[in-house]
Amino acid sequence: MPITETSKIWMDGTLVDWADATTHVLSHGLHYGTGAFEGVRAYPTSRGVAVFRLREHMARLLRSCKILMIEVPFTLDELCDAVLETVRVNDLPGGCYIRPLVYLGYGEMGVNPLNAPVRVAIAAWPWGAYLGDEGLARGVRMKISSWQRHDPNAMPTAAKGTGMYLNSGLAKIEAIKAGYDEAIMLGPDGRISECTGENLFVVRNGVVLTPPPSIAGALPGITQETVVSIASDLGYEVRFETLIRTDLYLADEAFLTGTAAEVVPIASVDDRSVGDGRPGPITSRLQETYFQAVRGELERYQGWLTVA
Ligand code: PPE
Repeated sequence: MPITETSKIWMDGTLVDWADATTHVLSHGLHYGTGAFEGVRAYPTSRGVAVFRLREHMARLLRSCKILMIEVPFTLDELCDAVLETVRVNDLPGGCYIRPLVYLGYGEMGVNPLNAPVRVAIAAWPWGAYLGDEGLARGVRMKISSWQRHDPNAMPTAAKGTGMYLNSGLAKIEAIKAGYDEAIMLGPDGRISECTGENLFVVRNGVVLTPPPSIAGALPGITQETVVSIASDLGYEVRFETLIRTDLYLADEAFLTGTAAEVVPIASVDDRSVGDGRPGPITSRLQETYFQAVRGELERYQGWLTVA
């Protein structure tokens, strides 16, 4: 998806012009995928533009770095303030997508990452529906990938590590070339893990099910956790449950969750329509409630928003 340029990017503690946010080609992260990132969204609310679940995202960034043994030279509070500053300075009244990135910079070559400098950047730009407006409204066509999701002992799936996205990219290429919108990846045990950039839910007999991220080798999604809370609050039974591919073929409803993607109905999996192929009632209700929550329209979830 193309980037819309904004004015400033936060780099290592200062705001620089968008065009000046560059790095050397011998940066460690470019060669070895040594880095971690976040995807956060800010939405317009009646109190002004507000960042959704800011602290949870920045805490996950620090957890990713802990796993990868990258020492971040900023505290959680400093990182949260930096995100807010980036959102404010770019003046994006319609909301934006925010990309905090920690990466190993220039100064060392060779696989050993321990002595490479740690760099931190935060950018923000307006980003529309990740899987398209039509996908959001009518549902997306999914294909189970021939690429497996990482074995957690090969790549730490609890970390949002930059290099790990080669796996997502391969699955995405395969799905798109085959005419689908997005891929579903199975873990090394053959169970459903997650998608290239989203977690996955199914609805069966009125019960909302999603794979437990640690067991499924999936990223513990903040949107997944948000939707689990919303679904419970709406009175649905929600369970973290291991799923296999036929659970998707036979689901009454299914949907994806992610910060970029938001809540997206699944129309079909491997050409088998999910339910009647249209967004189901529970999916639609969760999607609608999610959008109300992120836009600050529900009193109950105001605590998830930080006004920039
Ligand atoms: N799994 C993966 C592999 C993943 O990348 C994401 C987020 C999720 C699950 C959902 O996590 P959460 O955003 O906390 O609900 N993917 C981010 C990056 C997408 C991209 O193309 O870049 C995102 O949604 O921001």
